[in-house]
Amino acid sequence: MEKLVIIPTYNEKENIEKIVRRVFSLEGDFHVLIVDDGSPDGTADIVRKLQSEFPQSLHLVCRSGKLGLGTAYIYGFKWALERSYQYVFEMDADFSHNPEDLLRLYHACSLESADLAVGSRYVKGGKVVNWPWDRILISKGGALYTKLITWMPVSDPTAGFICYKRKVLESIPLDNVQFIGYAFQVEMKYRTWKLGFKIKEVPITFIDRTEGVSKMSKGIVKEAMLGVWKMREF
Ligand SMILES: Nc1nc2c(ncn2[C@@H]2O[C@H](COP(=O)(O)OP(=O)(O)O)[C@@H](O)[C@H]2O)c(=O)[nH]1
Ligand SMILES: [Mg+2]
Repeated sequence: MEKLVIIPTYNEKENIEKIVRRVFSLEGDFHVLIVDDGSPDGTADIVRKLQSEFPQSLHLVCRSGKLGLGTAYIYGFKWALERSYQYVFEMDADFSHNPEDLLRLYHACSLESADLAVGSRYVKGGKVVNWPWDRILISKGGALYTKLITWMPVSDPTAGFICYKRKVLESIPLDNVQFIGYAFQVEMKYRTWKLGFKIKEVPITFIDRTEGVSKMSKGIVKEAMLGVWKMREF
């Protein structure tokens, strides 16, 4: 019980079984926690069936409705801290993040000196595949905007492929985390940086999903645009 991968899900029936199997095929005994927000497509039922195959290592929590990515992760972080996990990961269910890269994030924290490792699209060696130009523009523009306002030295502040050392999550007041979308990802990195922890970006190739649909919304982009200004007061 050392490493926990938290995967938030909302309508991921096409991806969930495959992604869980990929994580369990890795070396290193990763555990998985699915935080499902009552997906109408029955994602949680698929997880429940898989639990009989992976009774010790596959965990599921079901919440009552779509409460947002950020709150799903906060729930997962608290769940991990109540147990003895030393490394806690964020990963999407849709294969935009390559599960193999979990090992590279882990090594950045366990072998190198990072306290938080970020799977980064916008450092040398990083890439985005299959995103339309307007999404790349929003994401890259958002990264530059965030840097200008916060001065945080992270090239991919909205990245959602992360490894946290336990002590980072223990140090952040999780009940005070305010944001739920991309701003949540920025906020977690910002709080980590402000506490003086070491952040390392590991280049990854991010591939847009081929199955299921994105849950990104205009509201989430707006939250991020306004949110980075508020963060400066943290
Ligand atoms: N539990 C939970 N998961 C969510 C919610 N919104 C998105 N997700 C999951 O978060 C991950 C990223 O979402 P996605 O729609 O792929 O966002 P995008 O990659 O920015 O387009 C996926 O695993 C989604 O299923 C939510 O409100 N609750
Ligand atoms: Mg996605």
